[in-house]
Amino acid sequence: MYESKPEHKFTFGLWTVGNIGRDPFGEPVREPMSPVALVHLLAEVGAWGVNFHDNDLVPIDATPAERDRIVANFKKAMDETGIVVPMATTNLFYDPVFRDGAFTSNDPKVRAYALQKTMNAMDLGAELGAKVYVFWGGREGTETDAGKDPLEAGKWFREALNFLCEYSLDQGYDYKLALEAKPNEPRSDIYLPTTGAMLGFIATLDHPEMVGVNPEVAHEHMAGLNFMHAVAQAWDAGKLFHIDLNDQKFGRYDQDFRFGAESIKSAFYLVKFLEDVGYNGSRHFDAHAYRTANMDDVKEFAKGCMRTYLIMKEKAQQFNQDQEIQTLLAQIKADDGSMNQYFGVYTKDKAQALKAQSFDRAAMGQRGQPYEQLDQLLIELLLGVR
Ligand code: GLT
Ligand code: MN
Ligand code: MN
Repeated sequence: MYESKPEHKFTFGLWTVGNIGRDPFGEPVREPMSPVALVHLLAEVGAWGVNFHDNDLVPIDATPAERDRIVANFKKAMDETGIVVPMATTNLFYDPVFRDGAFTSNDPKVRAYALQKTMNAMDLGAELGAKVYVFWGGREGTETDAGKDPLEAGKWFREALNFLCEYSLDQGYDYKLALEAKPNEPRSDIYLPTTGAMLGFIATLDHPEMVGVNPEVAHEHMAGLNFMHAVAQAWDAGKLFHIDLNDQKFGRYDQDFRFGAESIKSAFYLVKFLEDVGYNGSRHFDAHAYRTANMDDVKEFAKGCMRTYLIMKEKAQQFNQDQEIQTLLAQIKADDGSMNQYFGVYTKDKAQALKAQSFDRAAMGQRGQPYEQLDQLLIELLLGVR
């Protein structure tokens, strides 16, 4: 039961199961594991793929020879385990050089270096088979707006993405770029703080067709937003290129908890949405185990992410097949087709006819909706008594 299979496309970042449990108040609690060991760990727990930042795999100061040796060993581990690399990204936040951002740093040398680093990282990802390239601009922001102009920063970010789209085309990589929003942390304010903001920005790029989003549960929840709604908007725009699954208490720092650890209803609505629309991309768990975990517990964490997803998938099917729930939903919609004549494409005649239609507003306002009843049915379904 609830066994992960390749068709589920469950992936983890090297930085997730490899998280050593450092936080701003404490030293690491787990030994670092090599990328090769992490690939074997992921295979053992039943994942399909692994994603990485350039420097999760190749240290920032590695020589070209070291890089090639590391890549060869990593490929060997992929062959041995069948683990694939669907997504890659650049670390543009860890090194001190990015203390004022990467593509939006006020220092032109840093902006150029960020472009160079990203081109190299795109080469690395392509070499290992990645098709999605994520941009999470953790340092692209400010503590004080006295020092940086958001219009100028936006222009720099746009130019960088336009440049990198051309680079990808020029190299013949068939990358799709996925922008990941976060409202704050590590910067006090990060530019383009929500998935909705990213979607608006994409329309201003030279190659909007190449660029979509990578929404993360925790990041929208930090901002107090409804994650499923953000995902639905991205899906509707044809922009859901990737997704970062995890969990989070609302309004807190970026907790990156195990998927479904905290907001069970949100996790349900999300999985139901993804499965109902037939999302076919990676289901990437961008989460890490509690700092209290040892390596055995890290494996339980990884298995738990996948298992909860599959349990929610089953619950979604149950919801869709539940007679009482479906009857209530039909009753809620109350659609007898009589208003269809007014919807859809505008015509003068339609507008005239609609203006002439009389409505019993008071009676319409009397009509309640049995959402309490419906929601309780859902709760009982989720709690396993239905
Ligand atoms: C970092 C961040 C994540 C991003 C990763 C990709 S790195 O862990 O918190 O949300 O997805 O850069
Ligand atoms: Mn993420
Ligand atoms: Mn996060």
